[in-house]
This record gives sequence, structure tokens and C-alpha cells, in this order.
Amino acid sequence: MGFGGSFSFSLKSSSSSSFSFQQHTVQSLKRRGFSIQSCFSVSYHKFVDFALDQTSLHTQLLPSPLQEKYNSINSNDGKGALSMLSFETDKIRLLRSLIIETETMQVLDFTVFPKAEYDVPIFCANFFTTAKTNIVVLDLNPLHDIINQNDYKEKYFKSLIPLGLKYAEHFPWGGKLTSESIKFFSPIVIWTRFTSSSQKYEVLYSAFRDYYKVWLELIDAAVKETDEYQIFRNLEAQHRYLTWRAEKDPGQGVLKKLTGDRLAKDLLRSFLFNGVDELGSKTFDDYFPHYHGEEGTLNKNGGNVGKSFENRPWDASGKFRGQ
Ligand code: BLA
Repeated sequence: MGFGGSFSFSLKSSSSSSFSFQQHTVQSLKRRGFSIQSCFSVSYHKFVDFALDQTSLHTQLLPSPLQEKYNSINSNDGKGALSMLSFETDKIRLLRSLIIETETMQVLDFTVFPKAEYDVPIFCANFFTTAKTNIVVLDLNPLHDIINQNDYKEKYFKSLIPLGLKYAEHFPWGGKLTSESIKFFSPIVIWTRFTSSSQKYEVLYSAFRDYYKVWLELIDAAVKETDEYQIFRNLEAQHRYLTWRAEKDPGQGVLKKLTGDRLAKDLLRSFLFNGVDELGSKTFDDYFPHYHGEEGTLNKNGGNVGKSFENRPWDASGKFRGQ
């Protein structure tokens, strides 16, 4: 099974406007009779539209070389659609989004990876929605340690603590996590689960807009690093992040169900976490020697094994308290 399928489109015809590019995808889906989002009170396309529009106000969005191969595919059962977009800019190595729409779920996986010359956090929005429930991660994932060291936290998160607190009120902590995940999250992470409601989606959309706008300000202000060692540190941190997510993304099972094992693996390694096979040679075990396979999996009774952080581990001043 190849990518693109019958409703792939030419990159060249999309010119420089990200918006028409996006609309093209939506129109393609509509032409194919996908009105799936109508049974949900949320569609994540407007989130991506917003992000692309905002980005192009700040800088020029260039189509990523990945776009030609990864654009739109149907799920194996023909009842769902996966839409993918990818871009780069002068400071962004890869901005990519995956939207999944089926009869039973709406998923957004939107991540922006800065180039290694910038130590700006990775923008991360992961929303998994069914008719009843939602699993949400929205964050500026730190590139460097913010739990044991202060400098990176001060540089990027100190001024954002009030923003995090504003949304923590609306979105209570989502419960236990693997201890690795917590190290990739910032003090302003929105990690939450909620029962589906249109009012909640409005707040989520507002949070997404606010987080993306502050992230754009950070990347705008970022000065290109010239020190080889610092660039290497950033690159290795990016590669470590990609290695974690390509291996442990909780969405893997869903992707495999929708597209089959081979395509799911290709999507994970070449599109979603592109760079995992190119940006470094360390392996998962090199980066996570203490990871025990049972962490984060479900036991036979459906209980979580090896997870912690039942409550938000940061206090209101952004200090890590742990638990
Ligand atoms: C669950 N997704 C989760 C959870 C987290 C994340 C923390 C809770 C379960 C856990 O502790 O692992 C997301 N974890 C992240 C993110 C990072 C991380 C963003 O470490 C970044 C460093 N989610 C998606 C996509 C799908 C998806 C694309 O992003 C589906 C295609 C599904 N996420 C999904 C599902 C669950 C989940 C089904 C529940 C899985 C479970 O409870 O075991």
C-alpha cells in the first residue's frame, strides 16, 4: 500500500499559501464524502489552520520534502482518514501535523521541532478524542533538564508560569504517567483527560492558541547558536526526544489498527518522528538505560504498572516537587 492514494495533490499547485494548502486537504476529504467530524463537537483542522496562519505571519513556511509522500491516506477499513501536513522555516526543522478522523475518534498530533541551532522547546499538541472522552497533552516540551537545573527553566518557562496556572484551573492533572514522560514535560504542561463537551473544546482551542503564540514569540526571539558543542547538545536532546516518542508513543496501537503494522511504523519513524534514524546513532537503550519494559503498559486487570505523579508535580511557582 502506498501513500498519497487517490486524493494526493501536487505540492507545486499549492504555491506559498499555507491556508490554501490546508483547505485543499479539507476539500479533498469532503469530496471523498468524509463528513466524519459532524458527529463530534470538535474538529482539529481549525487548530492546524490557526497555527499555520500564525506561523506565516512571523516567517515564510516552506513545504517540507516529506509532504509529497505523506499527505492523505484512508484507514484500512476505508472508514477513516489520516491527513498530514509538513513544513519547514528558517528556524524550524520540521513542523508537522497528523489529523485522524474516523467514526469513533478525532486525533491531533501536532509537533514543531526547531533546528539544532536553537534551544527553543519543542511545541507539542496531542489530542485523542472519542465520543465520550479526551486525552490531552499540550506543552512546550523542554529540550534540556528543568527538574534538576534552573538555567533552562529560567530562560524559557519562568515568564510562562502564569499562563500555565490559568489553564491548570480548567484542566486538572490527567493522572499517573511514566516517569520518563514527566521529564519531557514542562511546568506549564496541560496533561489532562476530560469528558467530551463543546465548552471544553473552546477552552482547549484557546489554550492551543495561547501556547502557540508564546512559542512563536520564543522562536522569533531565539538567536542562532554558533558554539559547536551547544549545537550538538541541542541535536542530541532532539534525537533523544524522537527516540522516546518513536518507540513509546501511546498512539502506536491506534495507528497500527488503522493502517497496519508496516505503514504505522513508517509513519512513526519517517513522518511523525522524522530524524530518529538520521539525527543521531544512539539507541533507545543508550538514552533510557533504566527504562523497564513494564512501565506505562497495562496489566491484565487494566491497571497501570510502574507509573507515578498522580498529581501535578510542580507547585504554583514552577518548582518541581515530585511525588
Ligand atoms: C495516552 N498519550 C497518552 C498518555 C500520554 C500521552 C502521557 C497517557 C499514558 C501514558 O502515561 O503513557 C502523550 N506522552 C504523550 C506525549 C509525550 C509523552 C505527547 O511522553 C511527549 C513526550 N495519542 C496521540 C495519537 C494517538 C494517541 C496520535 O498522540 C492515536 C493515534 C492515542 N494516547 C492515545 C491513547 C492513549 C494515549 C489511545 C491511552 C493509552 C493508554 O491508556 O494506555
